[in-house]
Amino acid sequence: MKWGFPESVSTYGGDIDAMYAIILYVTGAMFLVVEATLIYFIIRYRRREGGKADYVHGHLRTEIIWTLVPFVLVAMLAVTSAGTWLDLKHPSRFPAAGLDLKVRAKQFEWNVTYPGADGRLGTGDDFVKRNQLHLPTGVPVRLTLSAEDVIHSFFLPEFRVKQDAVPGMETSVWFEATKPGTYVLGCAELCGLGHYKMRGTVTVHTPQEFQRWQQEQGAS
Ligand SMILES: [Cu+2]
Repeated sequence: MKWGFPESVSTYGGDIDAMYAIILYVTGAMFLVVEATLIYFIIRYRRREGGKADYVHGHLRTEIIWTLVPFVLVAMLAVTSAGTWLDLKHPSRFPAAGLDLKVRAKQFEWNVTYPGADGRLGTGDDFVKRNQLHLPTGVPVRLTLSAEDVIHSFFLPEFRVKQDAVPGMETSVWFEATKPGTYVLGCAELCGLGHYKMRGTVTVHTPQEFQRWQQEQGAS
């Protein structure tokens, strides 16, 4: 099921959506059970003529059950999602980057630094693009995020990527695109009056197209 999500175009998009579905099913089932019990109690224990309220001082067994059941459910969710989560978020488990980029956020734009022809950042042929993220398919892309002024959030809905960019701190994210096309780069953290227009375009090329694009930029 899609749940209104945009099409997923990254290698781990399907895993994220599966995690989302599991959490939704578990919490959704809990919600239905709780609401059904609530409605049952409202009817079963409604006010009646001559009825008298009972004074309950606590019930150890019930308290243990209502503590243990949610604990076990949440622990199961944590265990089932830990693998995917660590693969995504833990730099030591990132795949070797095929493309290294720097993304600097500021009110209200994304500045992306690309390595030039030498494929390395921090050399003379680096170039910067404003609100334009270009990358090839089939290659893990590693981005180092930072922010100049306030907290922004780097959001690529189609790739299932969302990561805060925090002033004074560098944060790494990675993803691998599976399908050429044009996608959205948004800011998912209210960062000031111009937050709504802090947007960029993601252009996913085939590897050959990307190489050509990169060389054209380096030439100018
Ligand atoms: Cu922002």
